[in-house]
Amino acid sequence: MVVDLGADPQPGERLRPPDGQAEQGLDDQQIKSAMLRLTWQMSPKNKLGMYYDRLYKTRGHDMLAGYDPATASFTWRSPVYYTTQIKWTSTVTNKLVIDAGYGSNVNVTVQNMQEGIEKERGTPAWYAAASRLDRDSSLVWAATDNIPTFVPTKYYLTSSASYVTGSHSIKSGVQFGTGWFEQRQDANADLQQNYRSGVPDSVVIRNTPFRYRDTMNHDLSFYAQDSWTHERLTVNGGIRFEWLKAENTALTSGAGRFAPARSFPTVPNLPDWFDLAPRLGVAYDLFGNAKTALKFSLNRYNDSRTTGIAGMYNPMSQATARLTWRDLNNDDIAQGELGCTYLQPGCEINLAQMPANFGIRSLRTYDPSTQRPYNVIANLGVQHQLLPMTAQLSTLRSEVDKAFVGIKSVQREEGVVGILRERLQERPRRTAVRETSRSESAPPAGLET
Ligand SMILES: [Ca+2]
Repeated sequence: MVVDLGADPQPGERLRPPDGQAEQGLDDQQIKSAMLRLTWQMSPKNKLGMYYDRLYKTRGHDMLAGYDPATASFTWRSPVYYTTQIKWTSTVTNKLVIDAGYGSNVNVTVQNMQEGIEKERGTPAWYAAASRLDRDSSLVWAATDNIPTFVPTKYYLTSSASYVTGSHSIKSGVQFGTGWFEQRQDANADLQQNYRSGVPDSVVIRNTPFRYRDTMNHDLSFYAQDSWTHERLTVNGGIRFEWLKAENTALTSGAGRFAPARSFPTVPNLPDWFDLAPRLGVAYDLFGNAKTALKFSLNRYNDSRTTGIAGMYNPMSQATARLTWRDLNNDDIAQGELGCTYLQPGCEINLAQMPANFGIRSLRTYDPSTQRPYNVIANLGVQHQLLPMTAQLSTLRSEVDKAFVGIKSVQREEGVVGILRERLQERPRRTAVRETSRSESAPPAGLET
């Protein structure tokens, strides 16, 4: 597929659609990582561990089938992408160990059009270099339809203390995480020109440029656990207190071709959840020979969340609309500005079809009674040692999963998305554990995460 774009298309210069001679696109990708790990034994009782991983990640031609690799694909870069961790461990006495740590995870991902494709906003070249899609052949050329930039950033602190005596092993700790997710979008001409078998048909307008940020104010947890052994019985008990709070952070987006400048205040408590997560485990040495154990556990795992819910309800969100386009002057550029009269010279886009309040704000509202999804997992099993192997003879497992189910549109107004609300529904399940959910919220070992 070859597109004659020229170095810098000017108004009136026709951007020819692909000639149909498709070539296979190459999506070249590269990851480089520079890692440093240091351990410093500061004194016989104090140790400092440090870890730094700097990543360099690039993607040369991200595209879908039908996209012209040279013009409609886009690149990924990670100009700031690193993970750090610092942990101090101190053996205060032979029974008491404390540790404290700091970590961060920053991954700025920038997507760009191929070199020379993105044009300066408002210039004739910017109007001329709109993305083009033929709805019959699904070919996309001239530019990609929009360019997003993602900035996810997370910082966290952890600290714990362990105390071990003859029959007890006690541990407690605190974890704090904060961060944000920012997204920006832009597009040439703020629209994509659509064709039917090569004939101008419509445009899909966008509310670009925009940016929004969702902030995880805190993901704060405190936990305490004890493992108590008495003769053949071992009991593990613990509890986590988890307080998650996130918001839409106030931000301003500049005016675009089809949307005015937009400014929104901070919207807090998306969500504001305080939950407990009790854990219980019992193991009994059936015959007192340390070879056969009866095990039971009952644990609650709260779903791990960051800014996903805040993102769903951010008043600033992407909007598109399809409007009729007739290329009156036959220059293959969709002319038309807000307020113009359709089919008058210079007004090729039927802006009367534009939804009211297009792209100004999303009307989704959050139901503050929404509760945190969680899993309750029960395990019952017998473990027997067959020298020298260990065999798990049987395990019964049941799970109650309280989760978000469905998003229902309960109200629809002209030209705006319906108001979406989430509802909770309890549904018992006897299927396999949702590993993704559980591993995000709490690995089986201990309460630390
Ligand atoms: Ca035109």
